[in-house]
Amino acid sequence: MGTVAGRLVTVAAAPPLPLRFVMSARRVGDLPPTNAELAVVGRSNVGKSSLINALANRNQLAKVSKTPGRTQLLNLFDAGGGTTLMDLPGYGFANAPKQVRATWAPMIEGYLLGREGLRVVLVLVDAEVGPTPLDVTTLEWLEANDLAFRVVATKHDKVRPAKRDKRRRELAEGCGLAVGDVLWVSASKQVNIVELRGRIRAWLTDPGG
Ligand SMILES: Nc1nc2c(ncn2[C@@H]2O[C@H](COP(=O)(O)OP(=O)(O)O)[C@@H](O)[C@H]2O)c(=O)[nH]1
Ligand SMILES: [Mg+2]
Repeated sequence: MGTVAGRLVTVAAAPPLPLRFVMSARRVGDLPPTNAELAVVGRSNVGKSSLINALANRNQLAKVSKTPGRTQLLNLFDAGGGTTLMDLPGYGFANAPKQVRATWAPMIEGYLLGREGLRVVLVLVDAEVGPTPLDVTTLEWLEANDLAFRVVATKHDKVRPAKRDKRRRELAEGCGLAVGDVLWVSASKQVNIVELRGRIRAWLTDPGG
């Protein structure tokens, strides 16, 4: 425990997020209201489902797919206390049928621009290969639309220790950020999962946090 600006905050413990699947929706208008929502976005196969499972410490909460590009709906999770987490469809899966790809952008943009209570967008970038041009386009789009976002680099365990410093710099620079602005995580090896849980709780409960 410690005090920040006169308020008592818990810094040590970060238990799993109490995530519970609520519904899949095709459009933002079909979603129930929320007090505060965190949206998770990233290219297909970036490790989004694995990260959501790790945050909740559950194996099968969000489907971990070896066939990318199959989650094409807005998947809403309850995160407790009237707060929610949105699992957005993965972008940039080249083998998806054209019609399917064509619906992604309007669906995601409609959600991001229309969702009341959306606090922050977590953009997942693959630590080994990111950011891709589509990741950069997404970040630029979020910035242009004045949406608060944070970048998280996934699959930290896949980058060899000797290459990590260089990759950290390249990835952050590619995103237009400082090295310290990108949190590196691994769902497989539980790297920085506790840290991310704490940050998510803060974003969802602290106005302006
Ligand atoms: N090595 C490693 N592999 C991961 C990690 N997270 C996810 N993966 C693998 O990456 C693939 C895609 O993961 P998934 O969570 O389904 O990605 P999504 O398409 O973004 O939801 C799967 O084969 C996962 O097992 C990680 O932290 N480390
Ligand atoms: Mg997934």
